[in-house]
Order: sequence, then structure tokens, then C-alpha cells
Amino acid sequence: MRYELYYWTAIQGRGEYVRLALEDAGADYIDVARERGDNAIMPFLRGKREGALPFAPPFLKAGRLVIAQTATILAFLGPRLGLVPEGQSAEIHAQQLQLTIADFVVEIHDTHHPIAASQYYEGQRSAARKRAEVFRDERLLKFLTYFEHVIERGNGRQALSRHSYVDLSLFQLISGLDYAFPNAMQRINKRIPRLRALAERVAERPNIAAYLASPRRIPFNEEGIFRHYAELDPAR
Ligand SMILES: N[C@@H](CCC(=O)N[C@@H](CS)C(=O)NCC(=O)O)C(=O)O
Repeated sequence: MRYELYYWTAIQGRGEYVRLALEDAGADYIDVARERGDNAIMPFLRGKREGALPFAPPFLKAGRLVIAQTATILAFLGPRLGLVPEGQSAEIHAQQLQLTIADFVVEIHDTHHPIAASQYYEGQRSAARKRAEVFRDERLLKFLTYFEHVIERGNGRQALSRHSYVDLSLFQLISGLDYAFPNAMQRINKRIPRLRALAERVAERPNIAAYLASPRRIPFNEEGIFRHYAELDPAR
């Protein structure tokens, strides 16, 4: 099966959670917009292609199936790529964790776009400062200590009983947060030892290390979900 991933070309964004799974498993896939441009995405969003109608990228085409929503794409790929432990209870648990990651991703995005995703950051800076402060003071540690406990309850090293797409997504969260909020992350570093160790191990997985070193891994930037604005991450 050659999978087709559809995601915007300029950012890692939510496409990255899917890309990491495909890369880690060494799956055969095409990153369609990177080959044909963002316009390749539009016919799907306008209902001009067969299959379920996606609201937004990322979406994956697998044969005739069109699957949108990051967590649903990963729930589909997990068993096919060997990226989830076997059995319904593990699959549901993985999906639940991935949806919690999706909730967190929305909150991370809203630190720099608290008013409207469609408007420039510069037009919502003052609201962003307030939103980012609450995020740094309350939400960041709440989510990360939750995932720290998940690993503790998993097998001590991974979120589930063995390596899964959830671990890859946790790696992406830690990498992105280190980029966007280096000061806040430094302050809480000692409280997330298992997440730190997991992220290091994921980065060393051969296929992931090769991917991270390749031009396919777009650097974090101020167009994506994880953005670094110094005013949103003061040194204190
Ligand atoms: N819940 C969806 C969100 C998808 C989403 O928000 N995609 C963004 C790019 S990361 C987009 O293109 N959104 C367009 C819009 O919301 O109008 C998921 O997790 O995949």
C-alpha cells in the first residue's frame, strides 16, 4: 500500500504526527503537496474527489479511503504499521491519548492566536501575552505531568506496553515546546524526567534520526503551531 499524505507544505503542523509514524515504520508514502504543491489539497476540501470530505488537512488517502483528523489517521495506521500494541483495549487507549495530545495542541496554538487563527499574530499580541501566561503557569505543567504519569503507568519508558505512535507524538510535543517555550520548559525540566528520556530515545530511533536529519523535516518556524515569540516566554 502506498499511502498519500496531504498536508500544507510550509510547516510541520499537525501533518507531522502522521509523518513521524510513516517515517518511523518505513512506510511507502508520498507527501503529495510537497511534490505537487498546496493546490493538490484543494479538490478534496471542495468535495471534488471521491471519499469522505475532509474539513482540513492533514488527511490520508489509503487506496479509496480518505481519512481526516490526526488522531483518526493514527488510529487507522497504528495496527497497519505495527505502531500500537495488539488488542482493542490498547488501540482505544492509544486513541484516547492521541486525542488528549490534540487538545493540548489546540491550546499551544491558541497561545499565539487567542482571538482568531485567520488574523495575524501582530493583531492579537496583547491577548496572546495573557493567554501564554496562563498556558505557562497552569496548562503546560498540567498536561506534561499527565503524560509523565501515563508513561509511569505504561511501562515506565513508553506510554503503552511497547513503542507506539503515541510515543512519536509525545516526542513531537516535547520538541515543539522546547522550540516555542525554552524558558518555561527549562523551569519544569526536572518534573518530566520520563518524557525527556522518551523523547531522547525516539530521536535516536534509526528511521526517526534519519528523517530528522533529512530535508523532509521542515524546521520549526513562526508559521506553524509551535512558534517562538520571546515575549510569550519571558526568562522571569
Ligand atoms: N482536529 C483536526 C484539526 C485540523 C486542522 O486544524 N488543520 C489545520 C492545519 S494544522 C487547518 O488547515 N485548518 C484550517 C481551518 O481550521 O480552517 C486534526 O487534529 O487533524
